Amino acid sequence: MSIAGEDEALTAARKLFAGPCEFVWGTGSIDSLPPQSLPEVAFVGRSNAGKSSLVNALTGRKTLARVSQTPGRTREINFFRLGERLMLVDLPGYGYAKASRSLAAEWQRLIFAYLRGRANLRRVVLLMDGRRGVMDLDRAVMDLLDSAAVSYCLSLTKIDKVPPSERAGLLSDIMAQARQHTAAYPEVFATSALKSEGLDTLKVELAALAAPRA
Ligand SMILES: Nc1nc2c(ncn2[C@@H]2O[C@H](COP(=O)(O)OP(=O)(O)OP(=O)(O)O)[C@@H](O)[C@H]2O)c(=O)[nH]1
Ligand SMILES: [Mg+2]
Repeated sequence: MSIAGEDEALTAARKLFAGPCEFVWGTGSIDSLPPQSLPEVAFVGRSNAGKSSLVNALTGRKTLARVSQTPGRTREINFFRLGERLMLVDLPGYGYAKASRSLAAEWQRLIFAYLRGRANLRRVVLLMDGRRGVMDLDRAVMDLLDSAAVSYCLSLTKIDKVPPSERAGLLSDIMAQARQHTAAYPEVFATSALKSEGLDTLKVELAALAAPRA
């Protein structure tokens, strides 16, 4: 893309994410998902990885999605409509140690059923705490997405907590892991919801998946 084209894409992406965004639906059951009317982007990751914080940071809202220091805050699949063009989907986290085993299994079933069965799901953003990197359950989700042929990108969160001198090494390590997965994009994002870092690149990537302007 030319530099002028890049500028245009960034301006359009910023405009989309700064525009109206509203909560439309929350459900804990795979049987009551909203109609598949818009392209969807889902934010997936371990509990406490920073999914809800990233949805808020991208849309410039502080309280759109509920954030908590206690893992397990998001208990339903929440759908947010962005400018009538893209559905942002905030999922409950997996690997929540304090959840009862049956609840954890139920959440995992819900998340996996959603990921496997949603035809309009254009991209999954798989979030990982930058201090932790790829963990076992993340690998299980990557394998699931590979087998369901759902394309996904990896995104490191809380990058403000990673010393700048360690970031390049961390990114190339995660990139090497992404390359081993068929449905993963060979590109890794790094964001800080706290410091508003790395958001523009992700906005451009996701805006490209939005439905055309009506
Ligand atoms: N330092 C720092 N902390 C962050 C960042 N993003 C999120 N956090 C913190 O991480 C914690 C978890 O954030 P959430 O956004 O609720 O995480 P989640 O992935 O939605 O968690 P669940 O809903 O439980 O799955 C909160 O205490 C946030 O303030 C970030 O970019 N930097
Ligand atoms: Mg959450």
